[in-house]
Amino acid sequence: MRLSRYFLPVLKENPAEAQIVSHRYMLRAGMIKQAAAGIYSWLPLGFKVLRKLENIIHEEQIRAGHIPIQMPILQSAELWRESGRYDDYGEEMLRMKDRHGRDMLYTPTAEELVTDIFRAHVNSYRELPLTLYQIQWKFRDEIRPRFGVMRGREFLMKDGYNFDLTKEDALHAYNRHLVSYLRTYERMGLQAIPMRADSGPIGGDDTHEFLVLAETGESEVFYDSAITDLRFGNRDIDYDDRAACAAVLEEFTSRYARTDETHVEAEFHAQVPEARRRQARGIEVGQIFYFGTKYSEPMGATVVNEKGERVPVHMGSHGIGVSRLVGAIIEASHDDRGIIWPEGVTPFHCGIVNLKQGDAAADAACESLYGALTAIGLEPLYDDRDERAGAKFATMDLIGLPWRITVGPRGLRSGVVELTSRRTGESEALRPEEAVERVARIYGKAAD
Ligand code: 5CA
Repeated sequence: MRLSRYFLPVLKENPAEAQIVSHRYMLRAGMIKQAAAGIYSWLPLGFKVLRKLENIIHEEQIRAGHIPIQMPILQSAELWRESGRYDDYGEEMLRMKDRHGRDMLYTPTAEELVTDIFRAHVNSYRELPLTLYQIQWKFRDEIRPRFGVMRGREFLMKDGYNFDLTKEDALHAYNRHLVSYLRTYERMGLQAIPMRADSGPIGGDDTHEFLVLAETGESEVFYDSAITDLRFGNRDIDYDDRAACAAVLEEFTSRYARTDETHVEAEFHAQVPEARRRQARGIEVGQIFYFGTKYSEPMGATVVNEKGERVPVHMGSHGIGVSRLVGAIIEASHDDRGIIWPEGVTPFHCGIVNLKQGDAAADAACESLYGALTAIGLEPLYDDRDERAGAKFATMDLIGLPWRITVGPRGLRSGVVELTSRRTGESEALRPEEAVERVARIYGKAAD
């Protein structure tokens, strides 16, 4: 993409309404624009990051054997009356009537709808296990929407639902989700720690929230600092291997780590030596639940088992806060000049800054770098505007592309361009082909 032809409405001033850094940078970098309280339009740069997160989530869900579907945003109240949640959900549910006077609602989550799909089409235990998921906008009429996309009213969620014959099978689904979430967050450059939590209106006793530690997080958390040394890394876990998935759960959840809702000071002291006790704040980027037959029983979602008996299925649901993650990643990765995208989610792989637009040699070198990077399947953002170098650097720093190639007439006279890491600020003078090769290698592509 050439910046002169892109739509990147960068703000020079700090927006007064933004209280936390991610909100400030998302507005300044032209990623989002507020449409109403807690409701945002996603502008091109923000939309690109959102799409990258969705892609990672789809890849990891499919790897775990889960099947994508798409359910509607508007639902009829009828199903929610069946489960008993229509009255229970309270003010957070946005309710409306259609022209025939029927009660409708904007989906805050989709346990009822997916259970209805299941009961209409699945009859036998032989069709299990089954996990269906979607990435879809949700609406919760939060009393205090704030911090931009962190606590929105409309927000994008990945929500997955497992259907299993037995509790044991459903707990395997729970473990499988935990493993797939660890992989997912690590690919996004995040450390998200599973912590024992409260299940709230979703229900059930078994639940973990995934928290990214950050001072601006809305959750108060208590944990054993040894947990922060754990990394999932690039382990190749067979998702059908129950023992392997259970071992990962054990490794990542056996140490004390809880949100304030489940925290018990006496247990914390008994389980964690003082030097390792931490109290901090975190951003909840996901949650997994096992709730057994809470929805399948009242809604009649049953299958015939091996003995020919009709039994309700065991279920759980599993959510990732996709739009919130954009803010969480920025909270975890920025400096005082702007965002620093992890390579896995960056909207463009590499910036190209032309220090002297209109200089024949500089223009030609930039075009050639742009062509070479594009040819190997990378997306560069070429700042080809007729602007001062300082302004170009400031924009690149703000929007946070992890790598920048700077091209100027002086460097070109000695045959080099400069490759700079946004994270470390370190620069290296390289021949243009070397710079392309280096960037290609970083992203696991082969330069020809
Ligand atoms: N049905 C289950 C899982 S599919 C569910 O709704 N879980 S949840 O309530 O925990 O939501 C899943 C994730 O959505 C949360 O972990 C959080 O990251 C994100 N989320 C929840 N509320 C908001 C909000 N108001 N703004 C942005 N993200 C939110």
